[in-house]
Amino acid sequence: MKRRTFLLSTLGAVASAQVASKDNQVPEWVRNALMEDNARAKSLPQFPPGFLFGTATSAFQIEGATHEGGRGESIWDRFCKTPGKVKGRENADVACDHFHLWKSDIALMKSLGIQSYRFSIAWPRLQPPGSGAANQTGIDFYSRIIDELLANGIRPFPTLYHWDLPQPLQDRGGWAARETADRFAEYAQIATRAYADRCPNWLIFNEPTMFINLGNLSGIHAPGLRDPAVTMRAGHIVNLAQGKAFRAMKAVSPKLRIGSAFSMSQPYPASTSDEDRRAAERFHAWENIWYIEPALHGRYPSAIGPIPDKLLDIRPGDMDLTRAPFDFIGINNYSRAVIEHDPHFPIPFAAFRWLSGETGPKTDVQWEVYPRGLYEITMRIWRDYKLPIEITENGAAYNTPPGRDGEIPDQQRIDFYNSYLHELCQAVADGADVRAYHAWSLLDNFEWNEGYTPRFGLVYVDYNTLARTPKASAHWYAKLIAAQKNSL
Ligand code: GCO
Repeated sequence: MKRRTFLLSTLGAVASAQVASKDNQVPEWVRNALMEDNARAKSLPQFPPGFLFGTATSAFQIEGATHEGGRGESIWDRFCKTPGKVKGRENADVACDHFHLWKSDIALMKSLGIQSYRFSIAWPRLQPPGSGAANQTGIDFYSRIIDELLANGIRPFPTLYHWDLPQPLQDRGGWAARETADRFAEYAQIATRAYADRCPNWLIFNEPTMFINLGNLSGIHAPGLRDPAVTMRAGHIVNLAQGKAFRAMKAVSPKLRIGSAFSMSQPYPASTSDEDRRAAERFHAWENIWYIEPALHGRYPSAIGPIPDKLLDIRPGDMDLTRAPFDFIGINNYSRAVIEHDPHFPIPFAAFRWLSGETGPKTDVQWEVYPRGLYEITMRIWRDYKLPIEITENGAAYNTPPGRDGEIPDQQRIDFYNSYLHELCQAVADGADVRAYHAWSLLDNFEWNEGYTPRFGLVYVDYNTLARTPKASAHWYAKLIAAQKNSL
């Protein structure tokens, strides 16, 4: 299967041309593989009845209105103001102005036939300083969004934390302070009390691996630290927070279905050596399941081997507190990871280097297009945990500009979605219990330290006028949804 993927993505157009012109020089198996790929490109994948097609966004990336509605400061507001952190010194004060345009954004989703909307709740809107009383204006904002989604037949799918920690909590140590886990559980309870009656499905965290590692190890995200010791401790506190929030939410309503959205990339050893193979397993442990094993099994992943408690500051009883028996697992997937052994990795027990794969074409942010990786990671998570799966994010950055007719012909994004969705469909056919798929993202938006440069949206946003224009990929996605024979 690997060989096939290599063929399709590497030879691509060049080989297609060869097939057409110098037929006799192309081996039979190349021709067959390309023909199969062409057939796939034309056909739309068919998912089972009840499968939901959605889109995903996050509060900080689209809302704007950072000073309205009693919202408090978040670590990302502070980070944007710090020179040298975000490309072009851009910030999210306006972003897509979804704070004011939410109603028309929901109408837009409705017009595309979207069935599930994954959005995040900004902690600094609900509880501006990160502790104490709830802010009613913030509660009302998301309440209206939830009502409007339901009125339009779209499933509301909230995420509690998509990286916008209240700055006052960062001032007291952020995720490296154990107190933050308790504050987070309180906030989780405020949110579920407000919306559990209308939202049965919840995500606790978005990509804990990313916000901990990018924020504390490489420092390219807020709060911008480069400290391996803090990274290891903060990761453990996020695991505690996840367990505490899970219980606080179930105490509000035991019927809630709760998971988290994890960034996941299927690892491929860079060589056939045992060293690289073991490094790939350590990658899986540290990047993909570091926040799953403590939740489901009360332990850190075994591929890492024994870790001295003091490195993570694990205290007696902690590994019971991290338990969060998820109702499902959320997978965010974009690419794969080619992994080699590297003893110099700043987290000593992880010891790997993440190389970019060179097989598939690259998106505009240089991520390799590798649809087979979605199949493989989905099958592995299904095999290892046997829990329902939601694909909580998948998508690509392509900055196709509007044409003269105002249309945005982002064929590459269509090809991306089509190929990944075919692989997902195969995973479902092979037994994985996948319930939904969310395209990242509904709108072009604020891409963290990259500012507004990369465009991930199905819908183009003109940042001067804030006008929204569905791209060709949005029309394609609408067609795909409509073509599901058994859609709800
Ligand atoms: C993440 C986040 C999103 C990103 C998206 C594209 O994965 O980083 O969940 O906020 O915008 O993934 O990078």
